[in-house]
Amino acid sequence: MNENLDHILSEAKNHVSSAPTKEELERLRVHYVGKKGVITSLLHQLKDLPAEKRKEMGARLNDVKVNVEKVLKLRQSELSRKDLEEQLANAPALDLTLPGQYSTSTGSLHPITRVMEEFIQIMKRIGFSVATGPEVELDYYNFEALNTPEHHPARDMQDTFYIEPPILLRSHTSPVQIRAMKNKKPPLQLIAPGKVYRADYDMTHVPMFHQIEGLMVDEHISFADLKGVLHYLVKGLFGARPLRFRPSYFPFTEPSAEVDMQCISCRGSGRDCRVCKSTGWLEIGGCGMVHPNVFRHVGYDPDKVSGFAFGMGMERIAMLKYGIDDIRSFFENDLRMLEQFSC
Ligand code: FA5
Repeated sequence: MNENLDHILSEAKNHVSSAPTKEELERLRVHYVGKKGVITSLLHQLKDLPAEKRKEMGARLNDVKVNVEKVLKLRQSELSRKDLEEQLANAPALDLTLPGQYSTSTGSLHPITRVMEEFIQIMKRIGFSVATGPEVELDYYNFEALNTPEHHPARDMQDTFYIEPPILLRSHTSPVQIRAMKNKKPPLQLIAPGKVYRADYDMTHVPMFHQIEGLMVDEHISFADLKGVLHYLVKGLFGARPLRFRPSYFPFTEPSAEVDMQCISCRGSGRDCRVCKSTGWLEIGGCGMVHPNVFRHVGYDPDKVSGFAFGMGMERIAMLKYGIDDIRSFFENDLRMLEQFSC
């Protein structure tokens, strides 16, 4: 039987390695290792051999089978390569510069992403670096450390979604101020872009929107620095425009102000202006000088350092920039609207 096996193996090797086509190769596979193939039949016959012979023959037969399968595989890949070479040699030359049959639509940045990128680039030019913080935040960072203790009425203006108190979805990017200041000693000059959440929904308010926070802390930082930075920012975003600082209230800044920009549509005249509702001004964000209690929370000495902070809604900036009057259109994924901003 051993000699017989040697013969089967060398014959299989010969035939397989010279099989001219895939069909012939398949015929040979069936002949040797198919269900009723020569080697398979011998394997079936093993059971009739005496036990001591069975072990030795079993091992030998398996060896032969593995070898035959190996040559089959090798020849299979040789024939495939040959087929491919033939196909390539006979195929007409491809002109890759011809226009395609089907056009694919090109993606583009979402208008909010574009505005944020533009904002970030402008601020980087004057030395602000980018900081980030978690969207799932602790009450401590979102309110408490920002001088807004529990039961403070200002919490109502930023009603948000609670995962499980004290864990919530941050209602503004201001908590990044706390995280950054706890991490690093002054001086500090950063912006913090990101998503924020509030229980709001109408033409100018959505439950998820984007803000960019600005923070600058050092010795002798004044409101004049804040004004200078905001003028530079607005000039970069909209072109030079008059700004107005309207006294306001935020628990984490003192004094606080709302920043208004002269209306880009009526240029401040207010005459029959739908964009600014005839006021001549457009609100673009909140700002102020960092409250001494905030500095105390992060371990800064309010007698030694001062700083300013501001926060702006990106949807609001994009609405003004692109003349969009319903904030919800940013999130409806209507390509007819979004494609207008592709470039
Ligand atoms: C704040 O969120 C303060 N953290 C800003 C700040 C930072 C003040 C640092 C002082 C110092 P306010 O709640 O006003 O402030 O929100 C800022 C901007 O976010 C608004 O001007 C508005 O453009 C935008 N905004 C607020 N709520 C929504 C909403 N639901 N949908 C879309 N934009 C919103």
